Amino acid sequence: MLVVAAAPSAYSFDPATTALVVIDMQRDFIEPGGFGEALGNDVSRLAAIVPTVRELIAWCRSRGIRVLHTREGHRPDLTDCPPAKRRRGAPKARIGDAGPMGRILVDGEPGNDIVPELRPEPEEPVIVKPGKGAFWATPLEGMLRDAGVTHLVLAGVTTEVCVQTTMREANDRGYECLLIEDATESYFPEFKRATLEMIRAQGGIVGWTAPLAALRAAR
Ligand code: C5J
Repeated sequence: MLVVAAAPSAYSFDPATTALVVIDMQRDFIEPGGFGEALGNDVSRLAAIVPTVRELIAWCRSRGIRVLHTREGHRPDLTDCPPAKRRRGAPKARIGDAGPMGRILVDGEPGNDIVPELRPEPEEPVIVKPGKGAFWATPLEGMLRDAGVTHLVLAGVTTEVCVQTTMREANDRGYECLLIEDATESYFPEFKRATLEMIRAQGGIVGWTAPLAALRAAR
């Protein structure tokens, strides 16, 4: 077992039964011209964590911790995109519209790819999800169960949307979850701060948080 100096208390895990889930580190959220920017966000805040996420992935690979990736993406015919999701707000471009990186938030388009710096290894699963949570309408739960995974380390974007939703879904399913504080980011710094606080409040109501340095120092 390894023990991390996390908040609100120490987080213990066995690398053999732990998986890193890297959430939505895709061009649609991180590069100009994608879904994130179409919604009016400054995407440079998210791009800044790419080196830290890269280090986290490398550390997990070197410890034999399984690495899984997710992408938020829809089928080209948008049959898995609720009309309400497509209609919502007043974006510059909607899901499925043509953009500079191909159709916005559509699986198979260049903009839906994971950023090149974080390219998955061929054996690492990439779960394409139509919702914010990675357990909704995906094979993730069965994959984790089949692999005997009980603990999840989480990273990715955005902290209060897809990361938090996934962590709550995982917590409700009985997973012990650790979110790496400097390997997640939001377009809104105050939302990131509030999300980290609410996760670890009440004795870790949703799980634990720790910086990457604390994970690397785990003994
Ligand atoms: C959003 C995500 N923010 N990956 N998706 O729409 O957090």
